[in-house]
Amino acid sequence: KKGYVMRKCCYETNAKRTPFHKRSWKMFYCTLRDLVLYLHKDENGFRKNQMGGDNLHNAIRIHHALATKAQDYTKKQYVFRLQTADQAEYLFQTSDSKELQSWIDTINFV
Ligand code: I3P
Repeated sequence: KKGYVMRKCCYETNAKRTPFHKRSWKMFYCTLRDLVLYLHKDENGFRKNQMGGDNLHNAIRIHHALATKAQDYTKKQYVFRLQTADQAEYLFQTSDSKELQSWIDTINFV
């Protein structure tokens, strides 16, 4: 699965709260492959990376991760929360309710 999403970091590894200057919403081209969610600036960034290069910085491992609708987050629509095995937490905003469910199912059932 792939597509543009907005992402906000809430907690880093080991449930460490993300500092203020890193908590803003940013747009990414998001690709799920081999249990890794790759986040790139745009489609070109993704293509370039496939040809080699290290992007662990922009990769979220989703093995044993959980995606749920962020019903408590009311500032934006179509947002899901992603909690990873290493206790990081992110919010992702998708474009509509169908996309929201599709990302959640894809992440939870791969
Ligand atoms: C953050 C930015 C986010 C906001 C976050 C701010 O500031 O305004 O949009 O989250 O609030 O810290 P900055 O741009 O300086 O990084 P919301 O959109 O969810 O309010 P937070 O600290 O309460 O997460």
